[in-house]
Amino acid sequence: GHRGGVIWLTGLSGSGKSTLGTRLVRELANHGVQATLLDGDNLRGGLNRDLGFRAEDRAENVRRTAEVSALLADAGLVAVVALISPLAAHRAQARETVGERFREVYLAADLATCEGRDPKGLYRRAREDRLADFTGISAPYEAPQAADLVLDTGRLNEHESTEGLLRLALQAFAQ
Ligand code: GGZ
Repeated sequence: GHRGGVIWLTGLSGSGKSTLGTRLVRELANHGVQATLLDGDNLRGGLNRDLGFRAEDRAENVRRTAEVSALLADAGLVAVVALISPLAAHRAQARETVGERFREVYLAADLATCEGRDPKGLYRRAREDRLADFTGISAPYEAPQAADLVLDTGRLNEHESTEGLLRLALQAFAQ
């Protein structure tokens, strides 16, 4: 069996949060662990559609998502959260909301790597000053100082990163 919990993925746009979160949920299912993905980009189309990218909106985005993740954990699921969540204070708040079942994972691809990927052209738009408050360019990203796991997704391949995440999740929540 397993108990509920939260795997919180933080990192720049393009660091691999959505991709690895999706893969982790699938791997957990293969191991009999019920898991679900809370992806910032998707939540912003619904639950969080009133929010933008100023600091107070990001704080609210993180707050709501942490509350939902705690409810899912209470129900016995593993909630995999994929949010840039750039500010350390906001992530600390999320950890407080979720409690002991919270695991923070820093996807530590550097800016050059993420900007080089730029699948949606957002970095380019930010560089051209056509996108305000863009994380890493015109808005801050505070790297975690004491994450439960750090994965350099610029160097590791998807399989290696997924294995690291799976090991952490099974260790924390399988019983
Ligand atoms: C950062 C932005 C911005 C700005 C749009 N800053 O990589 P993506 O494109 O597909 O997913 C990112 C998503 C970030 O939403 P989060 O809810 O994770 O952010 S936070 O936790 O900071 O509240 C990115 C896209 O939205 N996007 N504009 N200005 N990312």
